[in-house]
Amino acid sequence: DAGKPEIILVEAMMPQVESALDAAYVVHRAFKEDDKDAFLARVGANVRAVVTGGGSGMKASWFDALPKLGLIAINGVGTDAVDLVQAKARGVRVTTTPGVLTDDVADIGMGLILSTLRKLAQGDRFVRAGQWGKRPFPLGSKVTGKKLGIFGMGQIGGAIAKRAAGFDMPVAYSNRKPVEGSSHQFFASLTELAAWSDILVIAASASPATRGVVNAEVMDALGPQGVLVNVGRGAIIDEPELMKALATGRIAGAGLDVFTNEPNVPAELFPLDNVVLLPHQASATLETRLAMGDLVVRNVQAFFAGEEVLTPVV
Ligand code: 8YV
Repeated sequence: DAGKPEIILVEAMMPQVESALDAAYVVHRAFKEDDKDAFLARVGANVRAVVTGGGSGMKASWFDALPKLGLIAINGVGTDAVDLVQAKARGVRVTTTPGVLTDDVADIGMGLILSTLRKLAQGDRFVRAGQWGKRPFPLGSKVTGKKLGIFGMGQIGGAIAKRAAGFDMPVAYSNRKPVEGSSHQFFASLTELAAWSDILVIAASASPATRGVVNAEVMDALGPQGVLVNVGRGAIIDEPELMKALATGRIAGAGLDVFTNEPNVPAELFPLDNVVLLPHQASATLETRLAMGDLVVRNVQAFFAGEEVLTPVV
């Protein structure tokens, strides 16, 4: 291993991807270490790249522990868990994996809409519990033709809108600014979008500007027939308010792939049948995780070859 550059891997990746990294680098696996401070003190001095996930990111305190750091390669599109300002100030490049996960995340957005309104997960629990034939299964709510509000009309929001067309759903959206060439109605106000929507899907990224913006007012505008779906980041929704709104029927239901404090999901949600809960799996397909991993590896290779990285955000 002498002479191989040293990197830190924050979370596990697919075996093929980890093998490609192991072949070229000395890989220090942070996810196998309980005492992160001791780990950084032991290996930090020579680490030149950190490979991490969108949710995991890198704690800002790591910058000081990694004096030779030159690259943070995110295996995902969310940059909210990395301090980009500090990365820039320290001359550290940051890359993401745009494009390759768009379809999968949009698919899970539609899946959560279908699961929540049509009670797919609830039906599965019902059959497994031997309840079929013993008591009636509750009616769902029709999906086709429902008004879909999309918060965050980036690549993922756009892919959800495209899928919604197949369900004859009118689409409107809210975004930092109107999307040029979009035929969908734009709402500057998220509350007004929520009032218009039967279903509100969050496909935005987390930032100081979107943190907690899906608040009690937005949920009340969505209303007792409304359903909230989140494939963006947990922090965009005021989670305690969401739990109150769900428990008291101020909104009809929610489908959630992301949470404020992953992997900790508020236990108050577990008994609620109008909620579908997923373990941040929207980009988790074999095909997409391979494509994401490939892009991560190529970014890391370019960095160590002294070439321009492929998909930088910093
Ligand atoms: C991944 C994500 O699950 O793209 C993102 O920002 O959060 C997800 O696609 C994650 O990056 C892998 O840990």
